[in-house]
Amino acid sequence: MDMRSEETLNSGESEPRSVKILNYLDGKYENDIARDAREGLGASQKYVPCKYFYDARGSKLFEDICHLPEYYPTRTELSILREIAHEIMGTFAHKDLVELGSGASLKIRMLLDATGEPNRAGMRYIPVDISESAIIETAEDLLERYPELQVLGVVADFTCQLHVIPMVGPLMLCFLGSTIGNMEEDESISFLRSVSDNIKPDDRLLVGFDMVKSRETMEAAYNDSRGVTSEFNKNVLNVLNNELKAGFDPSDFDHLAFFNEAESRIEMHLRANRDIRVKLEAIDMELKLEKGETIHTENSRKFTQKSIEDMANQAGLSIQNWYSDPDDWFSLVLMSPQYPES
Ligand code: AVJ
Repeated sequence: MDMRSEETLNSGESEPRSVKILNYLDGKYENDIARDAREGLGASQKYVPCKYFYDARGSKLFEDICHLPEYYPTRTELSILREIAHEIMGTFAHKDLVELGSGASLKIRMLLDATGEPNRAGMRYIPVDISESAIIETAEDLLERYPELQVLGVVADFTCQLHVIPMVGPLMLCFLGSTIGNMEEDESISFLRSVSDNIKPDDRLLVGFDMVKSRETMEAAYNDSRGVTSEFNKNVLNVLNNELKAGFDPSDFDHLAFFNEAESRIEMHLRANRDIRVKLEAIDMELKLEKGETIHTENSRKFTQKSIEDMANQAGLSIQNWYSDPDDWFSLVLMSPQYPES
């Protein structure tokens, strides 16, 4: 806990209301990005972990992506949430509503609206994200809408810092937006396993999964006509420039996104459109790319009912309920820890 820092955020001068923010990332982010860049850009297929998309600008760009006509996941998931919010929030009294990878507040608002003011007054909302700016924006919005709600923002890498979050049960843990698709299969299983090991029988986990559908539909979602996804993809170069004193020129790269059927995932890459030499001063690295060579920047796995059931099983989670849209483009799955029958 030595890396932990606390600060408060004041929204409005005359009427200061504050949200508590715990930052467990101080120092960790800088160490991680240096190590990850050294490792990823030194590999034969060069890659950068996709968590580095999300600086303030990247988080904004992702918000924009969520509103694009081609990007179906957000609105499809929202339409399901709208249908099921009452059922999910009505079944039992939660203490902490935890959102891993806090995205747009719209989704969580759906759940909070369905909860109703009296029950909200006893609840605490805990957004967990590596982007402090994203947390602050969500928290400010929610504080304004729900004055009775407690909000604790946690700046952390939830894939490995879950245990540091001071959660009070019964919990509703939300992992929405198919963010789980960013993990490799074994990573997602061990992540779900660590969640199930850390929660109690009364706690619930709600996970959003983007499902396999036609290649055209999936590829269009990552190749929007306005080029926002391309900007988002290239933003990771700005992050490397800022964090590691690198000299990338984003215009030296083209955006590439396609469905890899064998791996059942959309892959995003940045493809060099000429031979490139770049210095990353902060890690004393010189990088060479040949024209046509790519940096792999993201995987976004697409799931089937079977692949989700297999994962839940291997992670020790039992599926309580399954919710989809009429086209089965997206699934929200409510899970609880599996307890051995005695
Ligand atoms: C936030 C990881 C779910 O994979 O669809 C959107 C990120 N990347 N467009 C996704 C993303 C390109 C998004 N996730």
